[in-house]
Amino acid sequence: MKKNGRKWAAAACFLLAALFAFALECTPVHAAKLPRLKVKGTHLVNSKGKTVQLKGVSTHGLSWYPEYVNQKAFSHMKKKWKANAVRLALYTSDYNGYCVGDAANRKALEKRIDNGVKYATKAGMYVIIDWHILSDGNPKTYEKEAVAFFKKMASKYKKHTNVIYEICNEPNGGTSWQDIRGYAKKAVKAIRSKDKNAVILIGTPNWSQDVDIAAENPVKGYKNLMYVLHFYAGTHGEYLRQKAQAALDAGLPLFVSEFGISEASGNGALNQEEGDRWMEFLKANKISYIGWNLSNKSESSALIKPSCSKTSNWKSSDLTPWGEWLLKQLKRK
Ligand code: IDC
Repeated sequence: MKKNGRKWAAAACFLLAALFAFALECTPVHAAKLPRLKVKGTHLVNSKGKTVQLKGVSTHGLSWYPEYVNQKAFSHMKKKWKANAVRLALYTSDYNGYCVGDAANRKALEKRIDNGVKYATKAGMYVIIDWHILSDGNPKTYEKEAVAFFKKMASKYKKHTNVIYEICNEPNGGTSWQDIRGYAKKAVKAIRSKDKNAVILIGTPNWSQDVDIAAENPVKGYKNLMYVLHFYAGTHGEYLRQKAQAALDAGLPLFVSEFGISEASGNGALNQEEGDRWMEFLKANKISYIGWNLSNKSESSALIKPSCSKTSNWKSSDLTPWGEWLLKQLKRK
């Protein structure tokens, strides 16, 4: 009897251990710790209703500079640069984009996104999955692909409260708000079919500048939607802030998911004074912002000097003048 009892106890222990191992296996490897953000008025708030301004860095295209998507880099940006968000730029058509390559390319890019989400989560950062349309100026060009992609992502990351979706970087080439809005309704629906709450960023006409036009007829029926404003201070100044102000006045939530202080080409001289004026505007309106781009490409919008091949643990001497300027902004209270 005693012997049998011991056997049962051993079996029960084994069963418990197996159950425990199974539970561990089923727990998402990188369960998010950050609170889900919400849109309130024209900006973001945390679960207690306190205003949150995300500030961070965008990768260059995930196909071009994948080496910067690594844990040390993301943790460095969080700890040393005080960035609380990172944007993963998934080009759709340019340079081995998601929609132009083969299945192996898509798989490799999805793996990079997955790593990026994992690294950002571990570092304690919000992470934006950016459908980076560019030469494919109209998001309808790859609408089918976008709907499938966002369904897949939202299903994968619905428990990751730090994931934000950006559904079309910069519509251009005369793409109307009507077209973008039609596309947005489908992409948003795809995300919402899996995730009811994640913040979603919607691109606007004319390289995500005409937020005033979007404000006239925003997407209805969903919460936690924001509209994208992009600027490059070497090219865009007061007239674009006036458009942004008009959108804010109409109650449109804005998010600057990409900006620089070079020219819009991503190159040319930096305009720090105009950059300062933009920063004041963003601060006054609690608008989140993300600087372009985490690479050492030889262009003035790259954050790392071309001579520096390090992919993490940068010193300030490794940064370009734009990199140093952005760091100053990120560290500001
Ligand atoms: C630029 C990159 C550059 C690349 C080019 C084409 O900096 O290295 O050759 O794209 O892919 C944007 C775009 C962003 C641009 C950036 C600078 O969203 O992809 O990056 N920019 O031109 N909009 C305004 C400026």
